[in-house]
Amino acid sequence: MGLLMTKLWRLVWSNEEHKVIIVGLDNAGKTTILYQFLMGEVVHTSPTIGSNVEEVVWRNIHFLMWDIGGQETLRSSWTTYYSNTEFVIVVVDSTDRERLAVIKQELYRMLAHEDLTKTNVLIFANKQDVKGSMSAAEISKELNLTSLKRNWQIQACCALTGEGLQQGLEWMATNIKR
Ligand SMILES: Nc1nc2c(ncn2[C@@H]2O[C@H](COP(=O)(O)OP(=O)(O)OP(=O)(O)O)[C@@H](O)[C@H]2O)c(=O)[nH]1
Ligand SMILES: [Mg+2]
Repeated sequence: MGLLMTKLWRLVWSNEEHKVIIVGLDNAGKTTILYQFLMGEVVHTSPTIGSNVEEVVWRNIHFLMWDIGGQETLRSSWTTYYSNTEFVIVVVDSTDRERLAVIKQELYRMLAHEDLTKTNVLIFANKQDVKGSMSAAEISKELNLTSLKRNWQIQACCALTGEGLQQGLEWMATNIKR
């Protein structure tokens, strides 16, 4: 009983922060997603130089989310954010067929890094509101996600309406380190 109460207490009141990094190519919708998580609304964004960091609380779980700029010149600095990361959120612009090979390359390069060998990976197939955008299944196949030897999930979403974002948070909440 005592142990159960301790566990419940930890679950309800834990202030422990779970580090999340949000990566992806420029214009994918990372910053838009971060502020949808935080405020439930669409903010005006401009390309991120460096990063934004916010604490997002979901079901009493504190996620410290780092949204990192995705422009090509900034990608080499992603590694400086990797240590102690529990979740990697990869945001894919589902309308950007031409650069899917680029994001695939970045994804596998990133996951091979020694600081990210055990992280959970959530892929958002963003911009589903745009007609003709790739489906989550299509992206999953192109990125060969089934070959990933770790805990992963792909979720279709639209950062403008917020559709699909909660399902992503829900998956993270059920996969946090206890
Ligand atoms: N149609 C549509 N547009 C979106 C969606 N999500 C984001 N956008 C738009 O895409 C553009 C880029 O969004 P950002 O959130 O700034 O992209 P980012 O990934 O942070 O880009 P960088 O900071 O350069 O790496 C903005 O004009 C957003 O309004 C979406 O789900 N649907
Ligand atoms: Mg940004």
